[in-house]
Amino acid sequence: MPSNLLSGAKILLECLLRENVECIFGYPGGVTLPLYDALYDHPIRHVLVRHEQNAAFAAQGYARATGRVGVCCATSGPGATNLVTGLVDAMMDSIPIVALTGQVTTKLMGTDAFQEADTFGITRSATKHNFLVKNIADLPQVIHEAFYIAASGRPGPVLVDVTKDVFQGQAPYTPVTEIHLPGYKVYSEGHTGQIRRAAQMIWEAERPFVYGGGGLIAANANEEFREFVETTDTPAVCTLMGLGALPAEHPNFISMPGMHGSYAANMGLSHTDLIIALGVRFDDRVTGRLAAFAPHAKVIHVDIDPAEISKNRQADLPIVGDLRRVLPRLTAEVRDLAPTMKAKNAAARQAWWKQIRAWKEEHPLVAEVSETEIKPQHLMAEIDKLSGGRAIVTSDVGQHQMWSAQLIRFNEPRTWINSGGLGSMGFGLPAAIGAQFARPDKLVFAIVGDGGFQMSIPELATIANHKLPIKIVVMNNGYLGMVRQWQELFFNNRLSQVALTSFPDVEKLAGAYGFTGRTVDSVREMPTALADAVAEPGPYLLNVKVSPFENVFPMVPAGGALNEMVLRPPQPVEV
Ligand SMILES: Cc1ncc(C[n+]2csc(CCOP(=O)(O)OP(=O)(O)O)c2C)c(N)n1
Repeated sequence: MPSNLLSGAKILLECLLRENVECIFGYPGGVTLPLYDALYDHPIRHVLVRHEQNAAFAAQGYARATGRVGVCCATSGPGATNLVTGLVDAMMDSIPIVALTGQVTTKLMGTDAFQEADTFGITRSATKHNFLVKNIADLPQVIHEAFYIAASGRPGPVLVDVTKDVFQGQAPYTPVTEIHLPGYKVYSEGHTGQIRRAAQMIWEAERPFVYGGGGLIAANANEEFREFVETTDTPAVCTLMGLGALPAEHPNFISMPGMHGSYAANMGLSHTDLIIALGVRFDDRVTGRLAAFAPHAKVIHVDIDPAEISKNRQADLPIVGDLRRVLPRLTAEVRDLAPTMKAKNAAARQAWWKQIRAWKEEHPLVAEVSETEIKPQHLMAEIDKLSGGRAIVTSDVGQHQMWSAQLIRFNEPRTWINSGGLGSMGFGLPAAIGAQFARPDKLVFAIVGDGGFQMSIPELATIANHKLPIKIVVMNNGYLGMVRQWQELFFNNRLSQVALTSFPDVEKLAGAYGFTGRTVDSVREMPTALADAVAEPGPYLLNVKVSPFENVFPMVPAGGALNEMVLRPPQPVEV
């Protein structure tokens, strides 16, 4: 056999090397055997997770922590179908991952062969794009296109399904030097005239308000964002996906808006006359009842994805482009107009800031502390102290996620990692694995509920295996807390199937994997228990027993308008 021939498996790995892939999160199987054989003595690191869903979540954790494309891998059939939740999750949050799946041999396709599933069909709507490779000659081009599509424009998951005969086949390998995708256009520059008009609108507004989202993080535009906010001196909220785009300690940062957003953030959106929407999608969890959202506002909407413009809320001034490129130009236009425009609404703007500060002071987001029980908010405040705005915090889905977002400061982008759009329980722990592999220098907390944690327990093995120093903090309220909260508030407190009456002894559980676990239920001991967990060089599983019936407030009831938010639990009536 001529020596310039490589197997499909080797060609694939060669392409990954050229994409600077350091690490693949995956799980092997029959069809991917040739790929795993090629990985056996290959420089690319493979991390064996314990369930394919977690491979996709870990790849996301890696991508979210770095901005680079995360890679996961699964075999055909059940391996591939196990990836689906992670793909949809990445799709909803615009996270760049490439999923590699094995497919049965081409001539067996369509015969209900062992472990055959129509991965291409199943993942069509779960991915930004997907490919099925049945010809080895197509493999290099497809792999590089997959990476390009995943990372460019609005990022997202791309799946490449590769048949076994392609892995096993032999072909000459020529590196791909060019990507040519005529049907795929990325609009990055933004329209100059529109940018100029936006600057004019910004000066004409009396009560401008910045609504920044995950797009800012995806675009790595945090510096450009900060400069824009400072130049315009506009109050800014960051969504659940956008936290960290502006440092939490920045004087212009108001907090998170939406269903569990702060009073000031929601009141600001309800009273502004100009929303400057940057990399957001007017998600229902932010807008509340759409018809009542920001009723007095004109909207400037900047997004790289034209499909987002006027999808939920009509944009008065759309700009389609990459925030990292558009924002500096917008800032420059705003500066240019300053000499003629600055005085115009100066008094109104001062009054606007005064009002916002008053809203902030009236109902700040503060952690309640009790002398007798650990309030979940208190737990988050202690984690915040240890983090100092710098740690990577991944969360699962539920009450703990909302309290984390409200009460932990994020001063850097890519430090707050959570499943925003899909809200997938079981996300937090594997995402922390990916994040810790990506950022070994960082302190990583995985804050999870006692429900979500039990969806991820198998990954304790992965953590133990690699001695990842992740601090797993279980906010244990004994319930599927967020569902219990809704049952209490909207279903007459008929608590149906939400009690988690059995939970493992974490000392034994972590001990079984060879690391430390501890349960803490005393308020006095909780801060030191957390500090001890951080001080321990390896992994740590801390089970914190918090008050079971605490609810997340503020809360905009489903279908409510933002200014109809409920600020605190109903107080008992005195008689
Ligand atoms: C995979 C999945 N199944 C179900 C849900 C619905 N759900 C949302 S929050 C929640 C409760 C989560 O409970 P827990 O993990 O204990 O966290 P807590 O709300 O108590 O902080 C559930 C069941 C979900 N988001 N994801």
